[in-house]
Amino acid sequence: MTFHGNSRTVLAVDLDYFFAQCEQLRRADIKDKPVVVCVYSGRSKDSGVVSTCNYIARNFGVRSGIPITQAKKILSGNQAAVFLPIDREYYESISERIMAILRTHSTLWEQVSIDEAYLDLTPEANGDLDLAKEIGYKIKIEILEKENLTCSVGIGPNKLIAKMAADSVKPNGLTIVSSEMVRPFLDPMPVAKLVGIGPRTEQKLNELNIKRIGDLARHDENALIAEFGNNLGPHLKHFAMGIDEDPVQQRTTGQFSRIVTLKRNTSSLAFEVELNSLCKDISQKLETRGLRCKSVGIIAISSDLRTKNRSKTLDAPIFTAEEIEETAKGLFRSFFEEGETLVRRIGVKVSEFTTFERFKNDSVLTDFLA
Ligand code: DCP
Ligand code: CA
Ligand code: CA
Repeated sequence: MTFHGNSRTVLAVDLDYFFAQCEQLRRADIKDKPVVVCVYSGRSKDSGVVSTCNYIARNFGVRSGIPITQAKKILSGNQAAVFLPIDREYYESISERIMAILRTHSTLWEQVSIDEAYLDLTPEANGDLDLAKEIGYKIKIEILEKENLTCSVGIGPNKLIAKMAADSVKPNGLTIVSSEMVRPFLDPMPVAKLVGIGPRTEQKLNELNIKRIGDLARHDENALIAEFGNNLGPHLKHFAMGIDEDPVQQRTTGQFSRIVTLKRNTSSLAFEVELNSLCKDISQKLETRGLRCKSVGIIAISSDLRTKNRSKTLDAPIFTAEEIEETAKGLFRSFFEEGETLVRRIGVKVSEFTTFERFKNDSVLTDFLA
């Protein structure tokens, strides 16, 4: 018997200064220094942008997206500041382990980005926010104990409020916003804080004298439709009122791929070790997300940097590394038979996802994880 009726309990998790925190894990000596993770463009020594930075660097004014040269200027007086190149594969491997932890806490979950996920705790919490808070606390402890990382957690009646609750106290926060507290929580915030409002929408709203989320929630819907159209207008008003019906669910669209550079250029299938490791990574990612794929593709980047793709649609969805590898090998074989292309980098791509039926059943999920 459940008592939650129509109301939901949604939890959002967002890892703190994620890429920088990952770097600190493998470099004990930089923990107390400003750490800036950079996307170097390679054009000149310091060309590129800041991916993220730890909170010590943020205190000096460094932010995601600013030029590396600007970050270096800001931290020029700080001899200890550390600038590191982005290492996405490393962060992804950590992300996958975190996501695996998260999905043990709810059968209804959704990964939204490398460091962010939602869990629908409606059945677990049964309308009891104290219970939801306890689950949030357990999740934080588990991530800290197993992976040594801090995250911020938000709990609310939907994804929008859970996310904004998580963002409102960072780093290492745990914030609960009950249905009754939604409007008092949102109303005083500047409109720019509302999920989905970028600088252009913010400016337009400010021109209409809509400064706070509460102003937007109270604004005449037709006036918003006139300004923003039939879709965005009502959407903005609903969001400002804290209304979000979007369910927590695994997305089944999209694709993902892994690419590696070979030690030696080749025109034959002389990269079984690399291929095997790519397929294992892809398979693990499918498992983490509870997905199977119906299409497997290969990517071959030639020595003159031209990219070629081949793909195959399967009769039935697959997810094991062996099955993916077998299909990829077949594709590479026929690719090399077509001509003498000298290949420098290879990749494997999967798409056409279906959800993994077993994930829908709690008891079998535990078997699957064991
Ligand atoms: N990221 C990026 N470029 C951006 C924003 C983010 O490369 N403009 C990357 C680096 C971040 C990761 O995505 O570590 C997650 O982004 P978040 O927005 O969640 O930011 P952080 O986790 O770094 O910090 P916070 O503690 O504010 O969540
Ligand atoms: Ca984050
Ligand atoms: Ca995030």
